[in-house]
Amino acid sequence: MQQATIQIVRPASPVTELAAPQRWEVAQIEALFALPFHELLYQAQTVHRANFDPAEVQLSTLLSIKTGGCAENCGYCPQSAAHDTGVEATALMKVDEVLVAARAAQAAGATRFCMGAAWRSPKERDIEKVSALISAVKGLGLETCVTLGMLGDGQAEALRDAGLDYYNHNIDSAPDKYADIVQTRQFEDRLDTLERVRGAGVKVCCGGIVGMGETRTQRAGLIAELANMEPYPESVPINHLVQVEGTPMHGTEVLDPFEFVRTIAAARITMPHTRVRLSAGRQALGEAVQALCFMAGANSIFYGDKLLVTGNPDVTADQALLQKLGMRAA
Ligand code: SAM
Ligand code: DTB
Ligand code: SF4
Repeated sequence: MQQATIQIVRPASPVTELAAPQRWEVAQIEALFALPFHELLYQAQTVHRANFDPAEVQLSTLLSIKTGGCAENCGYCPQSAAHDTGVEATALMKVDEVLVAARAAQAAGATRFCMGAAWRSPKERDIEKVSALISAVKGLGLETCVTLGMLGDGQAEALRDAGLDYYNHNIDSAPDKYADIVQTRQFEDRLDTLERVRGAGVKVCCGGIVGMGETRTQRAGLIAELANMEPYPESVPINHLVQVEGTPMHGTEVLDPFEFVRTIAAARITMPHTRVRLSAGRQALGEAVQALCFMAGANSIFYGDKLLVTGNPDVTADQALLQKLGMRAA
């Protein structure tokens, strides 16, 4: 009887830093997305392991220091005054209130504290008040991050002098998708603020959202835009759209979870040294998909029971997940 022969197919060599192009074409990133799933994960893990301990995950806790009533009309955001989502607008939080939350985050194991404000752009007096918050949080020994919208002259420098480590400002989508998701500002406005942050010597946290009805080419376009920044961001949050009733994006077809994992893998391969953060939308992903995201190179999460206004896995659930996976806080 004739024996079936097993053909051994060797995987294509993983993308190493030397082999990686200087500039990523969207088509090259689409080619990564098109790889067989396990091949893509193998390449992403190889890059990840060459640059990080794969058991480590960095923990950032978010606090909304000024919620709702925002003048921008971002189609995904529950905090825009243009959408009827039931989110109440609040005043900027005081130092004492913020310190209570920051101490709790630190006690739970977070190493970075990220403060978000629903502003189009901060006024000078807002910068003064947020600077006091940054100095107070920095004084606890936590890394600091803020996300306050578009910055003007001297504002990034003022935040830096207060002790700011990271500024979060996402490009959110591929350039050719941007006008569909927000009409009150331009993609170039985002790039302008990112240049100001970089110019002031503050580390850049910049990523985007997937699951907004974009094409795969546009997901590749988002990653290309991030990877081609010189230098690319130190921190790259990949958000899975949290669909909030009352926002124009509520009801969008939900992205296939494997496509989300592929996006994480593409970010890891194209930005080998960055912290890729598994960001909004973790609650809906479930443990198995999150584990795949860690395998694909995610090595940071938002850690805490709440994002800005929507939910996030409980701290106890995250601690249990990390333990089950044999992972630990970086
Ligand atoms: N107002 C500032 C700005 O837009 O840069 C800072 C706060 S804003 C809420 C920060 C980021 O949160 C957005 O750029 C977007 O990536 C993310 N975000 C907002 N709503 C989201 C949602 N429903 N699902 C996923 N990510 C969301
Ligand atoms: C980021 O990329 N994601 C965070 C943080 N940066 C500021 C915000 C997620 C917001 C999710 C919806 C909400 O709770 O408002
Ligand atoms: Fe405002 Fe930021 Fe929400 Fe856009 S994403 S509506 S700028 S808070």
